[in-house]
Amino acid sequence: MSKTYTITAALPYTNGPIHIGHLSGVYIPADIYARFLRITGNEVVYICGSDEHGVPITIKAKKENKTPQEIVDRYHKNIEESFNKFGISFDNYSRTSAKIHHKTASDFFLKLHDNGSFKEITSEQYYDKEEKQFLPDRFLLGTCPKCGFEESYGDQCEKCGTSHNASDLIDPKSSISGNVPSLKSTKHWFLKLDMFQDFLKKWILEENKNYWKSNVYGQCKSWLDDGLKPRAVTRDLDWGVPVPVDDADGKVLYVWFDAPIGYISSTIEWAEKNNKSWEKYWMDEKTELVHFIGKDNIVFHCIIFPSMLKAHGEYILPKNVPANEFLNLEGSKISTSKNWAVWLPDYLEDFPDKQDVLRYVLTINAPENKDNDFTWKDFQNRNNGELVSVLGNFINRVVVLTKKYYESLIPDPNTLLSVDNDVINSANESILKIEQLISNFKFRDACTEFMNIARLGNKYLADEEPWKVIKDNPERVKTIIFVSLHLSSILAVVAEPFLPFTSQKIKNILNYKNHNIDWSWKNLKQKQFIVSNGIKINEPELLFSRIEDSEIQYQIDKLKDNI
Ligand code: B3M
Ligand code: ZN
Repeated sequence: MSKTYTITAALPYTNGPIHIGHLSGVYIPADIYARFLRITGNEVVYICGSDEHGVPITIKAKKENKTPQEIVDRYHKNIEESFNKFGISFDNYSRTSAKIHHKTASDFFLKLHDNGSFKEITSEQYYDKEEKQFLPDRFLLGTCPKCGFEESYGDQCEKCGTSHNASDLIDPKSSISGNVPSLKSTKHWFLKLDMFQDFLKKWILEENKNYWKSNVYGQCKSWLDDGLKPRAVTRDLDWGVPVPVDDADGKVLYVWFDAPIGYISSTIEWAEKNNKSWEKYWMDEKTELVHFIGKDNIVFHCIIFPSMLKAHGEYILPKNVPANEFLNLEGSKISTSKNWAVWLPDYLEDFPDKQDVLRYVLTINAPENKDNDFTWKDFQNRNNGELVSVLGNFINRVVVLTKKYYESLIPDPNTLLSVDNDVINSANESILKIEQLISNFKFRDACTEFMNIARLGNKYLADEEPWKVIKDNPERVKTIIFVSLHLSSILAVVAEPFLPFTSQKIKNILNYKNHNIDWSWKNLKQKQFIVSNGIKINEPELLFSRIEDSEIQYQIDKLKDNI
């Protein structure tokens, strides 16, 4: 039964390009899920956009002696282009410096301001006398009060994920001048987060206990056990969404207040472009909202944003927040500042037609439940040993044999033997397993199950040996090739969420538009053959090419040169 889904992927900060950590943690799993829901007949809006406010942007601008707008313009374009080339299928990719977002975020703030969800507190905040500015968020460094990490930011600790007020930081220092900050009085608006303690405990720790991933549930429980405190949602900064009330000159919305509202403003922008009603995707209880994020964003998406939505009163809450852990690179933490990363634009330049190779490797090795490691050697081995030798090899053998024996015309299947029915039933079971696994955000296992269909095909050909049987029993070979083409058509359809470029190539080789039945997941699930005998398929074309040691060594040397 068709449902409506709003899928959001964390808005990337526009202070640098996308790298493989972002892709494996957020954008590939979200894309697999959105693509799968689309081809299984659901109504999906897959939303993202650039996160253009916040201290990370202003720090980058200061470093490069540019304005924040110049920085975000550069990276918004860079990020959007690289997502498009990589096949991330957003329905809309917006940006939080857009007018639609400033209006949406301002209206949201005013609604909470007017219904008493904030309290105004004048307090002493950290101030850098030399720089003549307050030190919110990443402008402040110190020791995390929760885990002891010594490079925690003023608002969040990247190591343990917790989010805190600047006043909680131990031994704070200005990240601009390195000075020990002084204190200066200033007023801010605090979300009464403590008001939502009981609601969140019930909603997360009881109702979602068995549905949310254990890593997400664990972080939320730890936060709720500590007890929620009011959180400042405004900042003394000049870059961001101005606070839309009197007596707020020089103050903007805290980036983590405005950024999640960016999902809503991006949906509104999409709805206006497509003549749709955005409210259906954010205010209808029948719609399922799913946030894809990395583990450092759990508290904002499971505690703070849901409290904001609850305080507003008209929005639905996320059905699930399947956060991934972190991906490391060659055994070390990916670091933008240390340039220790595989940047997506660089990858697309070095491997212009290998988007699906990286999609595959980052899916099969995704840090779904624990941090994982990306190595170039593993990338090469997975490409050569699995994509070339298993998937590409199977499709190529079937297409070459169809051309050799039947001039590329799909043969009649004749009578199916038990061995044929076993293979067909096994492939059908894999389709059901893949559906179940994706629905439960287990994309690694789902991708493995997809590849098992190709392994099944290779074993079927090796066991049935049509090249030997053709002489004495040509009718039998017609059945073997027909069944092999059937498996190939399943691979074509089921590949789409994982390997969209490869899916299209296989469909084109098999001339999918000219068969007698729609190549849909639904028809496959009803155990129908979607290949039709008598249809002429196209010429064989290699799906993947080997990656040589020299290409990998070049990447490893490039990494080492970066640091
Ligand atoms: N810009 C990404 C990060 O924390 C942050 C996500 C916002 S999602 C609303 O790396
Ligand atoms: Zn910490």
